[in-house]
Amino acid sequence: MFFDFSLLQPLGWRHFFFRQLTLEQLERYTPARVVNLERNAVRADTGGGSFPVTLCSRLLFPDDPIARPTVGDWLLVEPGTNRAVERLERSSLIHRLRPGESSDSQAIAANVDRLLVVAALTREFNLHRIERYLVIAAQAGVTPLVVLSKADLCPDPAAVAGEVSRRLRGAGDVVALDLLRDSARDALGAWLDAGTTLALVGSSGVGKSTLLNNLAGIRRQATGATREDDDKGRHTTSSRSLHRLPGELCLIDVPGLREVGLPPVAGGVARRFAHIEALAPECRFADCTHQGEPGCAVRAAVQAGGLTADELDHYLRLQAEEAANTRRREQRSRQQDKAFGKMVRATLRAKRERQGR
Ligand SMILES: Nc1nc2c(ncn2[C@@H]2O[C@H](COP(=O)(O)OP(=O)(O)O)[C@@H](O)[C@H]2O)c(=O)[nH]1
Ligand SMILES: [Mg+2]
Ligand SMILES: [Zn+2]
Repeated sequence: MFFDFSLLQPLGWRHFFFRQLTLEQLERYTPARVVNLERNAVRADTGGGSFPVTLCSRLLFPDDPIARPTVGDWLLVEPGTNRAVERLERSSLIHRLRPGESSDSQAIAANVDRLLVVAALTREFNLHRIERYLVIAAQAGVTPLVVLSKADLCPDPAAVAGEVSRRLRGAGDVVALDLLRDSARDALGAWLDAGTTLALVGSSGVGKSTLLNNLAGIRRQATGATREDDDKGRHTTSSRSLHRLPGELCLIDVPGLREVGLPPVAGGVARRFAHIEALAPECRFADCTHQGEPGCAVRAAVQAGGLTADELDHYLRLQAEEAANTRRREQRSRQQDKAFGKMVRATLRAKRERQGR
């Protein structure tokens, strides 16, 4: 019996996933999208609401932790047992450096079409933090949309939006909004096709849950007393989860990330700052670091006003960070390979000795 795939379309199902299925899988399993993570299980949805799904040990303990199912992933689930046997290849993966003394990547959300980067127009506003998210989006190959919230608290939101827009260089869009009054759907409409999956990131308190509720059509009173029960029926964030919104939108809400370390893979910085990297071949020295060498085309662009000193400076810092994280991860995996080889040799030796050879 074949499953009715039209049920999955509002959940973001598309040809990219369908074409990964074999005929046998089509007959035996049901695709389900992960909407929530639990300790040794997940909650997933096949279009009719979420239910608990257990993961087979191969999915639970993959060689690379980044392969473990995360929010937004598509799984193949055995009806009856609700056991997931397979994770489908991802169309995109938003990830960052795992916080702490780590050289690993940490998955944030899978199969994301657009990254909504939320930043509040308050004193904490920080262009460099937004730019970090832009690198993470570029790394994942996902278009960023910057939402500048609390526009009502800023004397000139358009000026800040213009500054962010110049930094984006057409690689995404930016809007400034009072999330308590403006309609986010009107402002972001062009980006919200049916079947789109958005992931919502930003520091704690910037208005992510307010944006989610705004998009869901649940608007809180802009004025008036706040009572405890005002929060009833609202979406609030305790853990990462995928919400289904009207208009066949999926939105993955990510609770405030304190650290936004660049993942230990090359590519994000080069892609985000392609306009700077494109100048480098014009520098006099092939290994120019753009830090004061004569004949530097990148410095020349700063002089000519095509690039700000701040953008160049931040690019150089992010490039160094990405390179350091990548190097550290490579070193770590070489050490692990060595340790594994040693263990295998010791096991073989012990076996030979037992067999008296
Ligand atoms: N004035 C104003 N307050 C906002 C706006 N957006 C969110 N807030 C308030 O900021 C606080 C934090 O919002 P919340 O959505 O919980 O932030 P989150 O931690 O990113 O999910 C709440 O009290 C919101 O009512 C806005 O555009 N203008
Ligand atoms: Mg929240
Ligand atoms: Zn140079």
